[in-house]
Amino acid sequence: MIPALPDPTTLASAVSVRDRLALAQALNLLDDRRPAARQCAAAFLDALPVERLDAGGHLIGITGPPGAGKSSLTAALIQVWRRRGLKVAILAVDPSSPISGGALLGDRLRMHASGADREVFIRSLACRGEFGGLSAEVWPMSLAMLAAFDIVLVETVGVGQKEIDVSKMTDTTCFVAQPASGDSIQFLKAGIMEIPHVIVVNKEDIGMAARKTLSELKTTLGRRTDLDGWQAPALSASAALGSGIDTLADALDSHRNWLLERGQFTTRRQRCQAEWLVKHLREEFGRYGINRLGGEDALFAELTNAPRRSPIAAYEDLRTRVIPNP
Ligand SMILES: Nc1nc2c(ncn2[C@@H]2O[C@H](COP(=O)(O)OP(=O)(O)OP(=O)(O)O)[C@@H](O)[C@H]2O)c(=O)[nH]1
Ligand SMILES: [Mg+2]
Repeated sequence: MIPALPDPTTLASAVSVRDRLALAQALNLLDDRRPAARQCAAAFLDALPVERLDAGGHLIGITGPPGAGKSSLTAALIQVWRRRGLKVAILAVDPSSPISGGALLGDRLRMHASGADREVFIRSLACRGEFGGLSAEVWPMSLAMLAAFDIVLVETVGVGQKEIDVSKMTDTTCFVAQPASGDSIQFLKAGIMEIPHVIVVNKEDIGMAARKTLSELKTTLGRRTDLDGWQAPALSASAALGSGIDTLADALDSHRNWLLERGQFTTRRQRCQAEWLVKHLREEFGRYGINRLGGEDALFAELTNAPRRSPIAAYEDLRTRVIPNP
């Protein structure tokens, strides 16, 4: 039987107060491609509290090569954030290895997720290889979770080109480097990898190799900044020992404050949505779609200056401009 669609306004109110069933239902709705469901999802997103979506919470992307310790660090960060009284939601995109990744996160977080801690919410999402590696649902789902949680963390695997996706759809990107793996350093040097906002070498407990990687990363970063002028710190931590985790949480928070102080925070959220819209158009219509709407630069300028709309409603408008009479 096809499940009935929920009432979008009621669903939005329930999500805003972290009703877990409502949250699960909302995420399923955002994953539903049927036209009626898309309309309902657009109305649901429009009914979420705007101030939360524009300026509330902290949307963090954590990325890095397989096995670097993203899930372990996430588990450790959750403990720190919970101690600080923050409510946390996790979206694990395509947990790559059920043994080291998914299961580990599952084990560590079972206590939280089982309902013992009502202020932690975890959901995993298969990426289906579309949308350049990052599922199209990640952005709308992040918004739904931001309506209810102080921290929303999206975990994705990637090194090189791939992690760029998540960095374009979050406030702050954290790259987890694997000790003794020169890949990330080479990618950074060659400009293949965009500079993340925070870089952390995990597994500092193994000693020498981690220290060497950290110092190489620091040398590579030098005084380089990202497009906004932020200089990324390189840190080291051990998810296993729990060392360096408070400092990592502080570094992530510093980037958020830095954006807020410069009045860049809301602008960045708008840019994330514009990225999502353009990426979506490119995926569906190729360059033709973008050209129909005046080319990428003009489209970006238009979208980042447009009044706030839910991403789904905004996308449906763009589609009808590409194909006026579907
Ligand atoms: N020595 C040491 N091992 C660690 C540390 N953190 C994680 N590991 C180990 O590294 C392996 C991978 O950890 P995960 O947290 O699953 O890494 P991940 O980056 O989420 O992996 P994928 O999601 O599969 O890409 C596991 O065997 C962990 O036990 C650490 O701080 N020190
Ligand atoms: Mg993982």
